[in-house]
Amino acid sequence: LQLENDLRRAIERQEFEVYYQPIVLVETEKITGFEALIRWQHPTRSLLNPVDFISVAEETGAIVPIGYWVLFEACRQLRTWQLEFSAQSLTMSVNLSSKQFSQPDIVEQIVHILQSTNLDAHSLKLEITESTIMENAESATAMLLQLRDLGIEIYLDDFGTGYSSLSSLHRFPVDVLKIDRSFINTINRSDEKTKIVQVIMSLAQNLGMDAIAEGIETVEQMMQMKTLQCKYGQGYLFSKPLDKNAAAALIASII
Ligand code: G
Ligand code: G
Ligand code: MN
Ligand code: NA
Repeated sequence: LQLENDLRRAIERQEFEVYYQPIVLVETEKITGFEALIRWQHPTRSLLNPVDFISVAEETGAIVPIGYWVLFEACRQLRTWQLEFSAQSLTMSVNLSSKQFSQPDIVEQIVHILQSTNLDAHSLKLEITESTIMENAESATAMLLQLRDLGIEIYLDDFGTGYSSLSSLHRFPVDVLKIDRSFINTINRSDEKTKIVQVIMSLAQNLGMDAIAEGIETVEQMMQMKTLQCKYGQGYLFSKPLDKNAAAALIASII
């Protein structure tokens, strides 16, 4: 309950921060963009990770304003970096929870955020899970099509976990599968996991989707994903999630 109350005040108290984890092209290891990951500087506790508060925020509905705050802040930050570093092609992916996605005005809100931050829709990627789509089954496909018409790409997060709806995957307007890190972190120790990743890669190719391997921690894992022609990678091998200053320094060092 205390956490609930604290959460409700956290936006106005400016306690949230967005961290940024690079997403790279596996082929070249060049950074193509970032995933925005929220952190909460709780007044009396350490820096909290989403696992400590996102489920409470979902239950209370606080995730809706928090989610819009993250979206605005991540778009604003990316636009700043694009201008500051002449890096127009850098992208930003933002996680959307199920409750956010079920807001009837979500598309209008996103359009408003793009306009007010002057960010091109092609720079923004939205990460949703299969269960988010299934929970909003009626409206989800239509909403995703509207977002895609704007030029926003849809990433399917945590792919391979939970119940995968292989029978309907081809009907979802999804551009990129994010292969869950539980498959990547044992890929060089488990033949089964390797086979599953191969199947996911051929699924993506057959559906005309790209893939991101999440949680790449070793050179071996990266080499395996390169062999499997996975386009993008993300993980501690390249970088942990960084605060905005560290992320800016990283961009400056590669430009
Ligand atoms: O940052 P970390 O690596 O601990 O993220 C853990 C999980 O929290 C991620 O899988 C992601 O889905 C979720 N998450 C992080 N930031 C956000 C956010 O801004 N909104 C939502 N809805 N989920 C987030
Ligand atoms: O949205 P999603 O759940 O995919 O968020 C990514 C989560 O994975 C974040 O919590 C991030 O801190 C974490 N993460 C990113 N790279 C790695 C990695 O290489 N190893 C591990 N164990 N976790 C990672
Ligand atoms: Mn994600
Ligand atoms: Na994930």
